[in-house]
Amino acid sequence: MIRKNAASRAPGCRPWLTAVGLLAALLMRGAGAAAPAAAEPTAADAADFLAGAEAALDRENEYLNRAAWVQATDITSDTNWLLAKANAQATDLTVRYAKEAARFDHLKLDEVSARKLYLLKQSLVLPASSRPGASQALADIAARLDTDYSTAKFSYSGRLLTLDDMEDILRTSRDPQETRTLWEGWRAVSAPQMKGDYARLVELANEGSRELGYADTGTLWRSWYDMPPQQFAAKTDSLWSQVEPLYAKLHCYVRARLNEKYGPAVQPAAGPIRADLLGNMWSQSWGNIYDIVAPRNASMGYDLTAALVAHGYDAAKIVHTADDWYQSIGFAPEPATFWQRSMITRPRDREVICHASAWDVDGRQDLRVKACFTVTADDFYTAHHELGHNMYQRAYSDQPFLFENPANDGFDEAIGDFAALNALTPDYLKELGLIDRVPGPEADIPYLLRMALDKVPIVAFAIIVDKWRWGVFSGQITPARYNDAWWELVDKYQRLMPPGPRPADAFDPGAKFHIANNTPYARYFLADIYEFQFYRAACRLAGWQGPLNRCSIYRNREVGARFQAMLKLGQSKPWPQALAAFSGEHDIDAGAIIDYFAPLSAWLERQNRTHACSR
Ligand code: X8Z
Ligand code: ZN
Repeated sequence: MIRKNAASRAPGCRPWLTAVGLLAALLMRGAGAAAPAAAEPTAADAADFLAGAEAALDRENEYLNRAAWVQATDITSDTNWLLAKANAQATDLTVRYAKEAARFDHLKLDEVSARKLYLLKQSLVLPASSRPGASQALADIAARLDTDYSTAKFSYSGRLLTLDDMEDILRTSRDPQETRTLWEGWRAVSAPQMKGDYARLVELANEGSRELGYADTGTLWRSWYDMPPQQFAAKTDSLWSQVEPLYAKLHCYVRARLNEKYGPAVQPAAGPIRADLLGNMWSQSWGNIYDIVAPRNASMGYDLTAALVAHGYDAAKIVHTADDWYQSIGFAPEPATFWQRSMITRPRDREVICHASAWDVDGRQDLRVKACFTVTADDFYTAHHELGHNMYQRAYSDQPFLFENPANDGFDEAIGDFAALNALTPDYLKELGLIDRVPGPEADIPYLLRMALDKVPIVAFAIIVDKWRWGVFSGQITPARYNDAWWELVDKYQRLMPPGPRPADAFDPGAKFHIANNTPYARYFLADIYEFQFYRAACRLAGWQGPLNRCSIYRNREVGARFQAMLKLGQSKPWPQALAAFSGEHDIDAGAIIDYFAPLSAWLERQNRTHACSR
């Protein structure tokens, strides 16, 4: 299974490309790709090898994307079978190329070839070993986990609820018995049966990773960032230590307001927050409980979900609005085929993978989005997020195949989030006609609080998802301790507790899409930091003088052109160079998110004076 699709062509969705075995064999022979190693390969051999690999992988990628699209928009035993077969063959092909690339290790090559070989060697998410049957077994398990997650239903109040139905209730329910029932219910129906499959998948992927020279699959995942894997782990820790004080303040403030609303029997004044009270199934973004924690003496001035509903928005109008935003800074509109082929609401007649993703199916601008949008502030954000992937895919589509990827997967997730930071500003919403007047400065703290509820807890959540997987892949977390280790991380970073004791068979990590779907998650941790860096840089370029949270680069084509210049680089250069191309900065810096929320941070400190903030 290769990273390419996971990270770029179909972010956050079932990855992988394919290879028809025969075709692959022919191509590889033709290009000398898997030919027996010559004694002393030359630079010319390396160039031949890369040309062959790029051509073959490009074709397989399209085949796999089409199989994956059909499966994701119509899950049946047959589409699962087709996808698993496509996946297995693509994995075999890519593993062979990745191994073969090592033949050229000792050669001094030009910069482009050297980078292509470097990227090819780490281009898989879940490698399989060359043992016969290994890739098929891995692909079968992956398809099963995906299906378990995407088709789970919970019976509640005489209705059979999908995940999106449950999320919709959790968003607005203020009845702690109901939130608990839904929170526990989702975990009971989606995940416990996954545990055995997950453990086996870990073994198989580790076997594949070791064959490629990585200690385990987590080490492979940490090697995607143009630095040694151990340095990347240290980097995430140091970025977290920059954000942690802000999270702690927000946590303390929210806990006090929940305690006030629900009383100590539901939410004690000290210790962890009850995970089901935060308006989101994974407590990863808390914006939906803004009404509970809003400042007492100042108002944001509007409610975006209510405004969208009042103005008759539907899924199509939300997606068009997002597309218009990108056009305003100089991006081409989504192609006509996007509107014909995308799936933007949940079909009622079949099972689908509802979790949103954005695709470039053929690598030649067959751009699509697959999502089950509802008319909410959450999905207004998600539409901008997904189109960001499409805009990136198109921007780098002129690069050679091995560079047709984002600078890193955190960049990929940050593009649309950067757009949404602009598109959520009151000035812009007023331009859209969604609100009648731009609220005055008294609305800044409420606005920043609303933004912080969505943008700060995700950092804590993102760090635990992949710390858990890194531990699982390294063997430090054994299957017997899967769930306990998960809750130790939740307690340590998110400082949350379950609403009641967890059953012995619980597999709570599996109740999150990206675990069931094997989509790496450190990308969202990085994105949450990059997006504020991009935003700060864009606002500087635009000459913005006011409070950062009010800056909007809507219609600013000059900033848009410079932004596109970064995206066009794809993965052709190490990510610090891409970052510098737009921002002038050469390193990821949590200073930007801290700057953005600085006024709120001071306000939270004042609010927290009246209650103890210790753990
Ligand atoms: O998975 C997503 C996107 C698709 S790449 C909808 N996100 C993460 C999540 O839902 O957990 C966006 C924010 C975090
Ligand atoms: Zn995404």
